[in-house]
Amino acid sequence: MLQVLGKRQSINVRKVLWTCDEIGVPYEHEEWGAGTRPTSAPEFLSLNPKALVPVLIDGPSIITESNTIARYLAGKHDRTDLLPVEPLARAQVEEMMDWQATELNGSWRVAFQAIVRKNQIAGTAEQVAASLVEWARMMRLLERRLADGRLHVCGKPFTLADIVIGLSVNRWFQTPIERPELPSVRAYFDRLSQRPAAHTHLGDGTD
Ligand SMILES: N[C@@H](CCC(=O)N[C@@H](CS)C(=O)NCC(=O)O)C(=O)O
Repeated sequence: MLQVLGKRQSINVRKVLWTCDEIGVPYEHEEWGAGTRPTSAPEFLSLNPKALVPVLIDGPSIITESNTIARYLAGKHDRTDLLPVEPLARAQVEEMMDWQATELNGSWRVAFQAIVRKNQIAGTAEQVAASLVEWARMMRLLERRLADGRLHVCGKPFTLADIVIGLSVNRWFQTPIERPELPSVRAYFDRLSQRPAAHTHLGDGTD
């Protein structure tokens, strides 16, 4: 049985749990990470010296990095709907996954730390304000992409890109900030929320 290590509060852990649920693969889940069991424990560090969640244990193999784990699971279970094999279609899914992990994630970091985690040293007031501006700019880019009426970020089919972007959109709506109206993003999020596998992974998250 697969083992997923990492707290449910974490957006990166949720990527893995949601992917497992979309695929329908059973797994055992253990809470690890700040607020639960510390990733500084030697037992955890022996699995992931980076001291970060999620970690996937598949028999003798250990895999880290949430997006990599999601791709591994789709590949292993032959879910070419979630991760196409045709190079261009695959690149389009990976492009959005990479964008989420870099630009989009990077934009909210300071604001999220300050507003949700109430971390006093997350940044100055100016840095928090700049983070909010950048986050909104990223979300407007997503709005523009979805405004052509596509059902999902890479077109009609639901893919791994929708899991990682969907969780980011969830964060956007869950964070108590002033948000510009983004009707296509809202409709997209409502659509994703109706997926049976999405239910338990959307909602409040503090990490
Ligand atoms: N690039 C990594 C980032 C993982 C990461 O930053 N995980 C955070 C939680 S979202 C973590 O483990 N923080 C330390 C902790 O919670 O103890 C991935 O995508 O898996």
